Amino acid sequence: MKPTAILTTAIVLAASCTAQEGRFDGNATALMDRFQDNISKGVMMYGHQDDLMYGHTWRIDRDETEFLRSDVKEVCGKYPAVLGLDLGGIELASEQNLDGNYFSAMRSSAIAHYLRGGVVTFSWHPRNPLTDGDAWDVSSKEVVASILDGGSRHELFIGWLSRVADYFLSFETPDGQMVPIVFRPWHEHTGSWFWWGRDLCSVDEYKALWKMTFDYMINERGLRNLIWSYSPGAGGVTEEIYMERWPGDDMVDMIGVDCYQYSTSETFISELVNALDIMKKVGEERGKMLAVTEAGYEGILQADWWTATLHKALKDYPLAYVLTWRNACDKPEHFYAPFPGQSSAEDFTAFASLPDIGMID
Ligand code: BMA
Repeated sequence: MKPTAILTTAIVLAASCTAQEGRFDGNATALMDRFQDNISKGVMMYGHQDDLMYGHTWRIDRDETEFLRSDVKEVCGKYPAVLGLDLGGIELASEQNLDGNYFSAMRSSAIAHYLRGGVVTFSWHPRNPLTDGDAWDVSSKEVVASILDGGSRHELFIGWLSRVADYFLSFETPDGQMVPIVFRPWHEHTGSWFWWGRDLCSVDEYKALWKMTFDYMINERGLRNLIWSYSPGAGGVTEEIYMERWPGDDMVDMIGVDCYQYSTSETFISELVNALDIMKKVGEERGKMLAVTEAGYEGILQADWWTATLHKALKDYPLAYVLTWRNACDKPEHFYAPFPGQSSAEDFTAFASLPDIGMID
């Protein structure tokens, strides 16, 4: 190798090392430390999707600034420690996400929540970049291939990523602090209901999709406020399936799972415990934190579900948090946290008061 080539190689290597170094800014590092500290004390935070945006019977105004309402707070007197939000729709530069939340209001709520001592996490249900359908449009197996480098939709998709990066870069407090965000792209990929799901792309395509997303955010755009969470679905998962599409230890910070109750409490507990056993092993081997990134029982049809089912499944695992899904204000049966008068409200209050459950004031 010529000396100039050696020098060039050294510079390229140094540049890529620098890009990976210092991946977290001070606030993201502080959040990682806070999760670890909680875990060492046996405390997991409770989270709720869209908690400050709407509840079972209400929705905030577009220009809301206070973000005081929360179904969870109205039941137990405390806010969830984790606020979940979704980016779906940002790729089209829409003002509102797929569930009607204004992006500007989501940002304000996230900043308010962070300043209250809370944690923010984002999922993304992007539209289908090849068919123009939604995230659930699984009519083509070519979608992921089409957005990778060289694909017909690659440029379009980089434009989508740039909107996500711009949005995340705008999560700044009035005194110039970046809000740390747990970002969990390409979730539930062990199932086949999203265009990035298991039967819809190959193992290599999925890994390339994650890497492209990560490289763009971290190396191209320099985002340092993101903690990356991997969130397969719990259904039928084995260690082999859980790890089949693992993007790489350097591109994942948190080991997650999404798990819903569709039948009995026993089935839900055994499915979640099965996933958590796998995650605990993987987490120990790779030095990563664990979280239940989505969970729930639509309509919460069991009055003691929180203590007798959810907590029973989780209590023996070192978890950063557990997040239950949204309380849709326009679909009366679609809720995953109680509201005043809901049959599990009392049990939820007992759950939220347990010493191992983290809430905020
Ligand atoms: C699903 C449902 C949908 C919603 C989507 C994204 O689980 O709650 O109604 O649009 O999540 O938030």
